[in-house]
Amino acid sequence: MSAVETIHVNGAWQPAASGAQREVLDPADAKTLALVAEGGVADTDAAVAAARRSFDEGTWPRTTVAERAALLRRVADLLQRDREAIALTESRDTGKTLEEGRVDVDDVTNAFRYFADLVMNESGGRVVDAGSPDVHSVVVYEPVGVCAMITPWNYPLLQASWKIAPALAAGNTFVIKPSEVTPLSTVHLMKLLVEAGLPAGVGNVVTGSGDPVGARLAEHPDVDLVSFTGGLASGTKVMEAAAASVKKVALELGGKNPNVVFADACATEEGFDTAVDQALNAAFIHSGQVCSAGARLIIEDSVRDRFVAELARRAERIKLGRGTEPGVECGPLVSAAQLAKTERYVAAALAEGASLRCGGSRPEPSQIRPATGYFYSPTVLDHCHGEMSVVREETFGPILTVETFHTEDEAVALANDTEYGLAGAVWTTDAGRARRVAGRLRHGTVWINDYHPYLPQAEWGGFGKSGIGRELGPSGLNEYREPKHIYQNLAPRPVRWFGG
Ligand code: TXE
Repeated sequence: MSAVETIHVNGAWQPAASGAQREVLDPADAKTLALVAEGGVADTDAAVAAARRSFDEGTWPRTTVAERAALLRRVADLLQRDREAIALTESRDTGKTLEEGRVDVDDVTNAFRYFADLVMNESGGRVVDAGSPDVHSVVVYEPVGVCAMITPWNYPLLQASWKIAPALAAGNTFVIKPSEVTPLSTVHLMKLLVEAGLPAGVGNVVTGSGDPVGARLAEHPDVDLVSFTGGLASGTKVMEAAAASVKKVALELGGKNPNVVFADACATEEGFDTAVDQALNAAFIHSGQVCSAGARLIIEDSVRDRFVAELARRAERIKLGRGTEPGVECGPLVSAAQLAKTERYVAAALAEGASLRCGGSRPEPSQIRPATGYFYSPTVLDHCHGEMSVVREETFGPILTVETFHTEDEAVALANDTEYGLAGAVWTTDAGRARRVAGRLRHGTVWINDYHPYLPQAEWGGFGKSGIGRELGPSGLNEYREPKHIYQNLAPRPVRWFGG
């Protein structure tokens, strides 16, 4: 077997120092899709050393804003050039549909362009009035340094780009570790960064597992910032590992997101159809493997029976299959582990008293192609409540739970009854209620009469255990910068605090 070179250190593609390799599986048939280098501590240390040298001695942190913005724009153009190839890679690696892969490439292109525009349109600093004409005081923003990035498997290209684009715009160097389950699009993106002219050592990739590669990045004394997207358990470990060197930590840890539907939103046939359609989309796109998935339907009791019946009817008709097949609406789960996790949550919910309205099992092998993939039927669980693990914990599977409310206060209380706080939606035709409820939800994004859209200009991140910090928007850039106050005395004189 020839050595697989998916580790990128100081401008060179190379195999793991140990020679170890990993098979990447196609979740649609559980067969080998690709081989990648399985990096270890030695590879991680070499990548951090390259990023450190590039930051301390290289040109990148000192390039002009215009040069950095131009590079980001070239990357955006290259992403569009390779749109089909990257979308296909992402579809085969994650299981999502090809069309979802294309949407990801377009979104990521917009993110690179947004951060290019953002840095170009900024002033060079913020002049502060120091109360004296003899003082010039200004706050400037400088890069943090070496940034470690650890990304998960559900949106590999997107999550990498939300970190890489602002980090580079701000003048940092980085080491990224993509998920060991879905590393392929990150490798492609790194190739585009090289093609766009990123100097050697500025961007480095180490393919490998959470422990040791991610763990080493989080604890490494030469890393200044670690930005992690993934599960709560691993995020907590990253924060603990980062504490010893007091590095900056940014965490995006998912959510348990409420989709609140008031009866008035269903008063017309059109309103009802839209709310049901969007509830399906909220919960089942990418088989529910979305940090902002609307996995908790919280519905006013007067419309619940009709709404849930229609939801279940349509969920049963979602066409499962390989994401690259025409007509397929939903792909498989990403791995055997995610499939097993989904099965566990459904079994626990049924044991705790939930009623199954549809799904609840893997599709019959005769009904699905390829039969060996990690498929699970979209599942609606009625009569759920906040004591159930399926309602409290992030399942990351195609499971929608149903809870009901009577009053607006009850709806808000249910929607906020989660240790997470990433996103949520409210459906109502009452404009006053829409704004009242949106104002009371303790979630980082609130949609009114919509679900899932996000904008590169608007911050993304969560309250509570959904994480620390924000991606996208001006705050997404500031994660990667240190403010520095420069105070210049234009007419220095002795202060005479001490008499002698
Ligand atoms: O994620 P992990 P897993 C949630 C979702 C899912 C659960 C577990 O509920 O079922 O997390 O998924 C790296 N130090 N989300 O186990 O482990 C790992 O290699 C440093 C939500 O696959 O969190 C990968 O690169 N890094 C989420 C990344 O962390 C470590 C998306 C994420 O993997 C590490 C994915 C360690 N000790 C899962 N251990 C979202 N917020 O969108 C693992 N990693």
